[in-house]
Amino acid sequence: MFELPRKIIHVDMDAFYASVEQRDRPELRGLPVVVSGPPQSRSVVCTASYEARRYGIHSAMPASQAYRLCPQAIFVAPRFDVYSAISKQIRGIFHQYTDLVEPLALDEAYLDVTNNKMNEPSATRLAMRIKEQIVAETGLSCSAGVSFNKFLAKLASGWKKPSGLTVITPEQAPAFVAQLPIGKFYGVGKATLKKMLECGIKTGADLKSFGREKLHERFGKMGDFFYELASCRDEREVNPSRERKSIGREITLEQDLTDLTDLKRVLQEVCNDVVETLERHHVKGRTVTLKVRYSDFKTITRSKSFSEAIASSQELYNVAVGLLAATEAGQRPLRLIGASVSNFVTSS
Ligand code: TTP
Ligand code: MG
Repeated sequence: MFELPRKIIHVDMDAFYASVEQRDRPELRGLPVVVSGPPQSRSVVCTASYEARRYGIHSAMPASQAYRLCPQAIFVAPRFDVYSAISKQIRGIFHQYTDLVEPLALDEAYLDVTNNKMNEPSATRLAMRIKEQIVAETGLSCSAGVSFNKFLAKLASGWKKPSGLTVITPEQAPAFVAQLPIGKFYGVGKATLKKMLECGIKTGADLKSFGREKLHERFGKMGDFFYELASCRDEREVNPSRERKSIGREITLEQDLTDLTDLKRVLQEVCNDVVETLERHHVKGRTVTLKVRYSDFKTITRSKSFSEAIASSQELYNVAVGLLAATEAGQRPLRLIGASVSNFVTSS
């Protein structure tokens, strides 16, 4: 049977935390605002207002570096409870249009509006209404992308910011995807990007002409997926139940390890990965869980919770090493080690 194209909207708030601070403190409007811990601390930037971005300040940059780039910037501590409340408010708005809402982060969601509660056939018109309603009810602006799959809808929302509305039609999609830098493709992180460039793949056009088979050879199952994306196909559904409860990573060691120095080195790598994923999903958590599996397969976990979210990979590592001391690591050989963060401060 012939299937009609879907209508997907991706909504992403503009400079979210910083805009909330400027909304609630009018004296900050028009000024470079950095949401982070104090610049003399080891904290990293959550986000920066558009005024601050002009100085080159961006998310995940050390606050000290942001200060060097723009000493007159105003540094504001994050207020996660406020962001979380606004997040609920915008989700409430989305649900007035469709129940197929998949939040990706506090400030970002996919909506499948193929069938919607307004019986509005134009996804573009719906996106305009949603944007207007968000401004009216929260005093904050967002950008929206409209297309026929998730990959393109998300790219579209980022195309023009702030307060943009970009539509990628099935006719426009091939040219759009062909010129797209490879780093913009869903699933292409730092490691994959390096591999892609080694294969001579710099754009969507290169990706497609590399061919499905060769992509499969180099990248396994992800290779098939990349080929689909390069062909403007993305069958991933908008999944409303998706709400991650924890983010973690574990490594099965190539050989059983007893030496604590070696184990700590692996643990550092694990913690770096976990924090990178947390940042990519714009979440932070208050509970750290360490998992170890001894060479006889006996597996244990040790957890610790804090009143504030883990802010950096170094902090996560320090906690994880503390938890490691509560295991028999160092005496008994380990075959697996992992760490995860849960109890998200951002999830609703
Ligand atoms: P983003 O949507 O990535 O950024 P943004 O909303 O600040 O700006 P843009 O207009 O470009 O969309 O992230 C949403 C919020 O998540 C952001 O305001 C702060 C938080 N965040 C972090 O705490 N750390 C990070 O590394 C990133 C990327 C975001
Ligand atoms: Mg945003």
